[in-house]
Amino acid sequence: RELTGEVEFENVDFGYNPDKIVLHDINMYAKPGQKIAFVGSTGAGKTTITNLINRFYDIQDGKIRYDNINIGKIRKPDLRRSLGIVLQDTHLFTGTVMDNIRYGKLDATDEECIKAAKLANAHDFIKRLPDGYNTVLTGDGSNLSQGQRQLLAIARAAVADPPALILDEATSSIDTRTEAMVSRGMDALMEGRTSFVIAHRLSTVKDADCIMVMEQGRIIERGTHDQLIDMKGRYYQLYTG
Ligand code: DGT
Ligand code: MG
Repeated sequence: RELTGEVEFENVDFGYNPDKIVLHDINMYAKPGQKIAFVGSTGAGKTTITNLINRFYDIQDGKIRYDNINIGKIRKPDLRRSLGIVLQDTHLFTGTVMDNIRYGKLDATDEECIKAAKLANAHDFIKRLPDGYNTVLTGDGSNLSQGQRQLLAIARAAVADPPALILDEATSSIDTRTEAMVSRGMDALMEGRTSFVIAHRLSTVKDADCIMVMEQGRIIERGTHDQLIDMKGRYYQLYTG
């Protein structure tokens, strides 16, 4: 790997259009391998921050550094290849399960794809499909359950072996057993990688190295779960409902 997964934001301001700033003076630092979680009400700016980690947009002011390199100077396609993204709605295309996993790293061998599927906890369900890894998926993956689609998304990210990851936790209801499978796959994927997690359930952010509480485009509180509970502020309110 070229990058270790160290990510730093320094005084970052951002607006989708320059007249309306939606992120104000964001400062954060993630050591390689740390898990950073974002919580906060709808419209607070969680997805926007992760869009910026990917450099999908140019920032108005400040710096975003990867391993001490200001990534404003790196061409975006290079960077995107170095990051893993597991989104809520993974795009699956018409093709085999194997090819859908391989999409994470186009020159991956079958063995690498299977190894990634095992890490993602997806291997067992794939083996039970009519044609295993050669099963053809419909364009939107509608012949799989939502949980199975998520496991494939994790496998796809794992095959790329990225130093940093962005995980957008699903809001929609999957059953408890599937959820446990998905979260085991997620945990295996996050191991040893810097992870930015947008969590919709506070129970899944408890073990984060740092939880960022966002409101109206600002980080208003940060710390571990225990620290934030002791603070008895916004996080405490969210947590205790
Ligand atoms: P969520 O997903 O509903 O919990 O909310 P967040 O925290 O992910 O919020 P986010 O980052 O999607 O939105 C922050 C602000 O930015 C909010 O005022 C809506 C605005 N915004 C988000 N995406 C876009 C976009 O693509 N274009 C424009 N013009 N504004 C956007
Ligand atoms: Mg969002």
